[in-house]
Amino acid sequence: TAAETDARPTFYVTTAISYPNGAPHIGHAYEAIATDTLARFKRLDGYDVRFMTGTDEHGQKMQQTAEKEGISPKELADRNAAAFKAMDDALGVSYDRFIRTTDDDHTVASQAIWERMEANGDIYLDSYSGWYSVRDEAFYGEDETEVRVDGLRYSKETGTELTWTEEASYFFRLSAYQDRLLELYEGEGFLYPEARRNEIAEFVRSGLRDLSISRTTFDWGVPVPGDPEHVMYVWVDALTNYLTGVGFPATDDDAFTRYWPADVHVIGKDIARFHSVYWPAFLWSAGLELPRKVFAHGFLYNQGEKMSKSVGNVIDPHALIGEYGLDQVRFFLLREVSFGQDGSYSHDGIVSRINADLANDLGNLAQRSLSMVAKNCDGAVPDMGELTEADRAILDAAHDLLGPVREAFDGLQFHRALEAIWRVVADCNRYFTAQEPWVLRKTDPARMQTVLWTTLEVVRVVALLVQPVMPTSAEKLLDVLGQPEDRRQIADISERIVVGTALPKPTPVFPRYEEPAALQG
Ligand code: ME8
Repeated sequence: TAAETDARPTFYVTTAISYPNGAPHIGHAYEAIATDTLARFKRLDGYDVRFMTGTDEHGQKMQQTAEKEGISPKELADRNAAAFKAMDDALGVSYDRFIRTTDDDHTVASQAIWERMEANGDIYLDSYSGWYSVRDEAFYGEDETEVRVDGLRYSKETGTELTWTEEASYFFRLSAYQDRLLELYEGEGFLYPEARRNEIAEFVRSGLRDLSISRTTFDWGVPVPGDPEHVMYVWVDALTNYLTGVGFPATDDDAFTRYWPADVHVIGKDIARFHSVYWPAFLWSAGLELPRKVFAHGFLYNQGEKMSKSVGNVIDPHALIGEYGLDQVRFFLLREVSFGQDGSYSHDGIVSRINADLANDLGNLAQRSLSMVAKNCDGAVPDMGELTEADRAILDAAHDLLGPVREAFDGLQFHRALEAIWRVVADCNRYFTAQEPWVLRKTDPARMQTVLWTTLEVVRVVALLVQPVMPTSAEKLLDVLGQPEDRRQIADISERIVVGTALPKPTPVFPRYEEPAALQG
């Protein structure tokens, strides 16, 4: 089969699957863009990538929201799963599968992992009584809750309202995995960034209770094998989506042997516990390998404030793209926010990135070199000629980007990758200004050609490296640099721009953002 003859290393990457109980917001867009950037980078870097995203459609939260809207949970899921998919498509998210936990193969996979955990002696029937947050779909111990002035009980960590829950429930022997989990977090282990890992290790060290993994008071979920009065706790089926996506339970088939274990699950910080405590324990119990890494990114706020429907400051990703442009939004989010830290969205922030980093720095560098080439070099890549020390310095700086930029992308440090690239863009602008090719045009045309060749080569390297972040703009940039389709991989960085390559008429790739007239001060 194709998979057997494909010698490329594999890379399986996932986002969290979102609750489709409402429309997606830019927090969801942020995670999708970051994960897409990683997937695109790995593809360009020679990997056979499998990239999955999707929706988490079961559970009490979905059931309650549907009841409020007077529709069935499936209708609610259908409507909003379509909205999430439309968002991903508008963002250029290059997923291989958009999984929905109501997909038939996912029921099979969820029941299969349950049966494996049960066969391993880790599931027992008892009754649960304790606090539950429907908003978080999470159980909380007494010590994790507080009673507020309104007399109601809330989660200390997330501030969501809790309800007392008492019902027959299957339990998973989570407590049995405490030591193994602590070992997992040792050294550089499993969960990133480190601050999150330390928090989780602290939580595990404080003692793990067995986990209630089924519910009987509602029925919107995957039936427990052999006891259909129970549906699985939504997180059991949700986490299993990562296995469904590679063909589980067919563990001997191509897809599974090729892509499992996943290389990285990209998630938000609020769900680190589920991914770094419950998920490894489920997998060990089921006799399956653990994903290599879980990366928990920070939260995105609107001008420093939490986005919420009641405050009315939830940002629609489509509106953002319409206003600023897709690549501009992708660039802003990844350049502005340190991946792993919280970040903030604001109009002024995005406009300043668009005009300074994109239009002035990269856009101008490309446009002024390319328009000089168009006018003075017959619209073709000029002669390299003899390189001076200054030429060599900037060329080396560009070519030396590959190591640190690859390391940054591999470590999901997108802001670092972009920061490094933009240092070279700034250096190259200074180089261009200092060399004054517009003066050389009259005094030393051969030298002018060398300066222009050098600048085009730097722009080529930059364009190749920014493809994962800004696919459309980078493609345009590589088009105006006359780069053939088959010379756009990361490996092609080690080449040089070919003298004599015919160049199309240069068109600006990064327009400035102009404030709508009505808003101008
Ligand atoms: O948690 N900023 O779904 P979800 C950044 N179904 N990221 C944010 C965010 C914000 N303001 N708000 C949410 C769930 N996210 C579960 C996941 S995975 C097996 C099941 C992130 O729709 C959040 O951290 O509440 C999560 O990674 C993703 O968006 C989906 O959140």
